[in-house]
Amino acid sequence: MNLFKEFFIYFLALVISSSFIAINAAEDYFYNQHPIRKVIVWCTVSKAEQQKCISFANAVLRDHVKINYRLFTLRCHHAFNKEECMSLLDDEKVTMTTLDAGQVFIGGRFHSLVPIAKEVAETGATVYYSVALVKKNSLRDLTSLHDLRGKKACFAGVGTMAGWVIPLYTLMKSGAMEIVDCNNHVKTATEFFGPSCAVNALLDANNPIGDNSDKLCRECIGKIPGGRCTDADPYAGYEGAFKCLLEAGDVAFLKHTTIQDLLSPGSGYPGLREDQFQLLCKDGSKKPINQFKTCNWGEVPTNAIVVSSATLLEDRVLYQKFLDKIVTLYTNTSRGLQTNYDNPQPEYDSFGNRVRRQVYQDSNRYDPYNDNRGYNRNPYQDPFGENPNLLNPNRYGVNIDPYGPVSNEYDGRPEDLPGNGYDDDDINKYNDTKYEYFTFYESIPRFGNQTNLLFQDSTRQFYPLQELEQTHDRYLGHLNEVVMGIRSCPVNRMTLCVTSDVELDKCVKMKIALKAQLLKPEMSCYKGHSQIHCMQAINSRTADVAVFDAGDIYTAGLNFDLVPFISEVYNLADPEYYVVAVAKEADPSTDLTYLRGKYTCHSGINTAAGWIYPMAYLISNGWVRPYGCNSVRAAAEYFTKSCIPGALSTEYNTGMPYDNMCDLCRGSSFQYCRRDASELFYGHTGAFRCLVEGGGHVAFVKHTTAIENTGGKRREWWARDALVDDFELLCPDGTRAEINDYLTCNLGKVKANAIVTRGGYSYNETQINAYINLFMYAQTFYGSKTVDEFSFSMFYSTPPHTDLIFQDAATQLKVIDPEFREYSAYLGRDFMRAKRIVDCYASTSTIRASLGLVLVLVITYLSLSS
Ligand SMILES: *[C@@H]1O[C@H](CO)[C@@H](O)[C@H](O)[C@H]1NC(C)=O
Ligand SMILES: *[C@@H]1O[C@H](CO)[C@@H](O)[C@H](O)[C@H]1NC(C)=O
Ligand SMILES: *[C@@H]1O[C@H](CO)[C@@H](O)[C@H](O)[C@H]1NC(C)=O
Ligand SMILES: CC(=O)N[C@H]1CO[C@H](CO)[C@@H](O)[C@@H]1O
Repeated sequence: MNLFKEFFIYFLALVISSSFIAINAAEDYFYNQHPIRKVIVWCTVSKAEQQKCISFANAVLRDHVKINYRLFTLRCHHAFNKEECMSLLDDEKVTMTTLDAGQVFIGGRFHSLVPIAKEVAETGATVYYSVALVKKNSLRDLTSLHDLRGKKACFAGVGTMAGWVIPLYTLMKSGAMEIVDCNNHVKTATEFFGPSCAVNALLDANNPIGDNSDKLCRECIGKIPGGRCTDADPYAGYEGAFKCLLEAGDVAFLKHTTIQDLLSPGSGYPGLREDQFQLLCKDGSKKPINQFKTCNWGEVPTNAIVVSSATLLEDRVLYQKFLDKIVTLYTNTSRGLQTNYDNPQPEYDSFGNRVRRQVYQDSNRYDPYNDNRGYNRNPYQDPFGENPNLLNPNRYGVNIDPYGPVSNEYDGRPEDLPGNGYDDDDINKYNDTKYEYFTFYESIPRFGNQTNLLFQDSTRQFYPLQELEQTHDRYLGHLNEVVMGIRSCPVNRMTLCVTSDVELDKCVKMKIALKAQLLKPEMSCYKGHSQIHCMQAINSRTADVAVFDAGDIYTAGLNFDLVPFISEVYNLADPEYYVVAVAKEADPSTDLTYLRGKYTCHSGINTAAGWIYPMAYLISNGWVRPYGCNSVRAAAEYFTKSCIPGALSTEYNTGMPYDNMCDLCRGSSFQYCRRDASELFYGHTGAFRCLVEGGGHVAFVKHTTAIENTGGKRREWWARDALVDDFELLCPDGTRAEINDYLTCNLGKVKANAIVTRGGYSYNETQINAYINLFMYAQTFYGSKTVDEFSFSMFYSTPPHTDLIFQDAATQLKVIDPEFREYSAYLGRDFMRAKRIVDCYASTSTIRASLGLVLVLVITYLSLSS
């Protein structure tokens, strides 16, 4: 019995385990036959790089590169430049590419890319130095970095870390380079250097407003179109900058390794010697080029391999393993040959120093395929000479390739993005045998003239970044300060004053949007309880700017010395609008020449369109009694009911309060009749709404208002059914006209709303220019009318609100010429006359105003002549 039981258990165990084995074997078999295919699309930026990538792809296919159960397929996408690669990565149309540290910042900040690995140089280094190279005996009179002003500079490219960011930061920090444009360091550099070559200086991303001068492209030599001052320029990149120095420049900004590589024997620059060059140190002294450790401008991490931040963590690990695998597979061009593997040669750098190879444990730890063969070999073994990776094309001729002919059939192949019908059969068409050898760090001469294709030629391994290290912040480390440093601004903050919670909301959104683009000065928001409070706040430096209606610009200038410096522009050529009186077509009895007893709607007391112009018209034509310049009383006694937001506020109406001036208003409780966006009938649209649903007979608004709020343009129930034909303009002569006839039927033309800041004694040109700069960049990023829920738009207000901060009718902002940065000069004679009629004290103010202007001019004169 016992025996039987034992046997039974044994039998059971056997059955179970054997079925396990069977299952495992079947699984293995299945995966070996049908491994999960993993496609990596590499983003390349030149023809040569694309060729190398295709060769790489063929090697991967030929070798059936497998990691775990996944079979890797490599595809190549040829993009125009790294910027495009970053966008494609962001959209997950491509999988990875390598980026310079400076580009890692751009990619991380604006395209949500993350680094997953760092290149490790032959020497084991994962950093290099940014250096300034000059020709020996040149720039003899240079004693400090200030003397670089006006010199011809060769940059590796705008945005590269060692070849742009660090040099600019160093120059700014030393005080040699003055910040000219807080939001465009290309302009700042343009101002400092003479004609130079910094490729991509005119690229959209570096030239958002489109007004960069071409000075930093003048020394570039690429062919037009497309090849000049772009990544295709012969002077692009670190080697390009070196070439530029040889042929045109006074100083080149490079990596120290670039110099080592290019001056090493067989590099393609025969006849050049180290002692023909010098490094320019930060203190202005010069040192031999092997002293880069003490004479450099900064330390930079090596290039990173980046992927989209949407890439799954497990995929990132796979990609790291893939990189590790290619080190194993493609380090030596003849991987079939096993000799010498165990006989590592000592390595020497180009200065004859013995270099010890570091082995990065991390990169080996988890890869079962990594047999570590790659790390102890001497890559400089070649039947043709000491250094096959740096073959001299002059010696061998470009068509003689020791590894076989490079066929032209790889040129101009149809693109192979996923889904473009490019599959493995296509790869098979390309003859394997030609690419028997592939080395991931080889560029010249096999793929043409360019060095550093796909990877830096000096790369021998990849250092995988741990999960927490996979952000641009962590990758850059102390360099964050440097990349932000070249975006710093002498004016670091601009506080916008707003008058309601909904405006504060929009202001905060705007602040976040500007910050996302790193625009400077940094914006912040302040909520005043009225426009007058904002004027005080700006005057006392609690706030800096506010956007005001012409009526408030007047008060701000007269009482608080504020000046307009940027104006809105609507649908007219100049920054102005027409004041119109709108009535219902169905109400023919309302006539502008006889409004006695009518219900009226106004955008606000003391606003140009809602108060000053209509009252000036009514008073000057004798339709209302002026009561000795008490226009509030005049209106209160003439109209039966009105909504004139602010009419009960002691800030705006120092005389008697007349309750009927707010009878038509709709704000609830303490918001009732307030002169800000919390009152439903405030502003142009509010006044129009008062006409539509508030019982008003006439609304005094700007010429765009009726059109903006009719014909289904507004979804709120009060405006939904309003058609433009339901409304008419009341003309000054007592006739009526169609809404679109505002050019001939209006109460006058007013200067557009404007942004104001401190003037008079507090006028600070640096500040005003920084504010102008911020608003101009802000509108290139956020001035468009297309609105979706994810993007911010300056000239749009979330329904049901309108005209928050800026008028929704604004199409752009325009800088006001300095000679008009004074309220009466800006507002013009018509406005001043209207204001005088409505408020008799206005005439005296003109005198004070011009006195203020004279003072400003005198101060400017004094400061110029001193
Ligand atoms: C590969 O190329 C060699 C020589 O160019 C040629 O003889 C051979 O037929 C080619 N093979 C294929 C599959 O095209
Ligand atoms: C390679 O460079 C040399 C000079 O550096 C140039 O004359 C030649 O046209 C280049 N060849 C190619 C294929 O770009
Ligand atoms: C102007 O503003 C800047 C930055 O806020 C400040 O550094 C400078 O001293 C000011 N100039 C004058 C004349 O007040
Ligand atoms: C191109 C190249 O470096 N090939 C070398 C690869 O390694 C073997 C063995 O060390 C050498 O013989 C090859 O010359």
